[in-house]
Amino acid sequence: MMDVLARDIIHNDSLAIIPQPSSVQLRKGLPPFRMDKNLKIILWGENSRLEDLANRFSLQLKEYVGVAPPVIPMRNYDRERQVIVLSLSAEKDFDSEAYSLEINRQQIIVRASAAAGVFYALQTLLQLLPPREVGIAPRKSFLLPSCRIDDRPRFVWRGFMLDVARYFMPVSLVKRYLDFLAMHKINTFHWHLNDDQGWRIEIKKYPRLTSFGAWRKDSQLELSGKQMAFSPHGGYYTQEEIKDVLQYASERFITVIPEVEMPGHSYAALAAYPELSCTGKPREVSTRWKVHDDIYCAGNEKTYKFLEDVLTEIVALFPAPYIHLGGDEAPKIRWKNCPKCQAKISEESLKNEHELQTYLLKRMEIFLASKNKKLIAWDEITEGGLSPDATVMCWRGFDGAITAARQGHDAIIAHSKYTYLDHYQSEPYLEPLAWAGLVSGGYTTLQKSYSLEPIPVQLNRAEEKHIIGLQAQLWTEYIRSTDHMDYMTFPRLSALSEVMWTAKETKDWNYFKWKMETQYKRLEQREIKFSKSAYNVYFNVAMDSLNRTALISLSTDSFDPSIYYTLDGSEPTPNSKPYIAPFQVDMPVTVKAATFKNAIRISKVNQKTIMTTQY
Ligand code: TNX
Repeated sequence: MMDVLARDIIHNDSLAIIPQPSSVQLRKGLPPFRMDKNLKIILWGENSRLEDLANRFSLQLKEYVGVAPPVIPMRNYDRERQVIVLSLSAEKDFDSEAYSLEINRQQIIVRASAAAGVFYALQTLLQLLPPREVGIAPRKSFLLPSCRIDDRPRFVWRGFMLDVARYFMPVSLVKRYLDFLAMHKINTFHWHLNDDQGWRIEIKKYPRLTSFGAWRKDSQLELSGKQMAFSPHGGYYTQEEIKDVLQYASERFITVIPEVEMPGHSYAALAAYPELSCTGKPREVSTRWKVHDDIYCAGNEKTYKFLEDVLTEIVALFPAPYIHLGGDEAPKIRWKNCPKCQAKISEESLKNEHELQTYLLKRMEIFLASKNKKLIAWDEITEGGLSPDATVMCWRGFDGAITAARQGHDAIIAHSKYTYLDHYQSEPYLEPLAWAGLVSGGYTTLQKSYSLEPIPVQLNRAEEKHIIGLQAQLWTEYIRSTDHMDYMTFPRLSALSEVMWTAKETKDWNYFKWKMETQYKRLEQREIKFSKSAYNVYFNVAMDSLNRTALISLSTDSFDPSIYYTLDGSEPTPNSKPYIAPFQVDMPVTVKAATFKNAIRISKVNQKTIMTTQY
């Protein structure tokens, strides 16, 4: 029933906008706006950011209408037709990211209180243009429906984390992803810049971090036996390149948060400067995907000096109010056996090694505060007592967020079961090798990601305000090519963007699946090699062992799929049985099923053997 209802709404009055806006009113019966080469962009309000963004938008429109529409200040505007008016007005009752977008026969009017809002309105407007078909000449003239959209985000922190430590991603690739974030109205790019397997940012005071720490001899691609490949790997960003990325991000209203991991995940730094470890032993940058026992020595003042020097350069580069200090997965075994660490524990009257970690992070937090920056760390920091103003990024579930919020700390949901893009997105045997972590089981389908409700039910109204948003994570132990990155990130990032932006009451899984059909075309237009796993078929089996029969229902994470199946072990084709409703089979049986579009198979073939239970 749900499906039928959703379908009616969809076909009658919807636009496929992702993430879904707060309110969309189509004005049926009113004439549309024609967008073609006569278009002009009018600026209402003097603001250099507005002008910059209008100029960039004009270039984007050129790809659609053939010429870049002129950008004209309001004073020179002579009541022309076919204009987009970008209007900034401070007195509007708008948050800085909110906007309204009105389309009538003569004008498109964008209203916002800040340039960010205008930027998001334009992202929405781009989605009202039909996706250009790859390989087909542009249409150059479009009709946009008369409508009114009012929109504002649910969360202020809408993040994407990229791990460039396990595999290095060049600047061009990072920029490509910043474009994808902008398209999804994601405003925070968390850059995981160092880990055991590589240090990726130039620090002038410590050149060995990148001359030595950015390179490893091998890369362990594989643990579980699917494939095995080893190769040398490395790379890093100069500070000039970092500035270039920051500029690019800022033009897209994206804040870049650098992460400097400590005290764990620091093997590459210890390879460059072995004297910072407890044992002082020389070592090479790690080639293994595991949590390493060797971490910074917290009993050695040299470590604190080093970390402060590094942070000094980081703080000078990144304008964001936050710096992420990691703090996750730091085994305490070395500290237990280290005379310096033990001496520090007694000197500072600490209870144990957990408190030593809190001590280290607190010292760094005070240091950051002296530079006007706030600390973020992974949820392990809740274990040894939270440092005063820390923001907690919660990856191991909701518990860290609940603890943090109850103590008045801000929290960001990065729950691995919903937001980890390195997990399998359908049956593992149909997928390329992915992370199958112990915490999460490593299985996160499109629907699972979409189903995330970031505010834990345990929190009251006041506590809830501390959940400032959520974030998608792309860890890259098993992801080293651009195509594979795209495959893991999309479409799940589209689903998560809607969790980040759209009000809880407005989210709708069936409607989202319908919109994804258009979104896939947009992704194609941007040459994103997204995964089609949402078309793979899932089996739901209800066995009747007594009668040796089973009732089988088939489903996918896509809208209205054409599923065909076989019961004789053969590959399904468009001539096989179409799936219409749950069906009964005699056991034992092997069902093979796949999704088709225009008689072409668009999913993998999934299969399930259903056996009689033996008494
Ligand atoms: C846990 S999440 C990690 C990362 C791994 C990831 C793999 C977190 C703070 N630490 O080091 O890459 O799992 O999914």
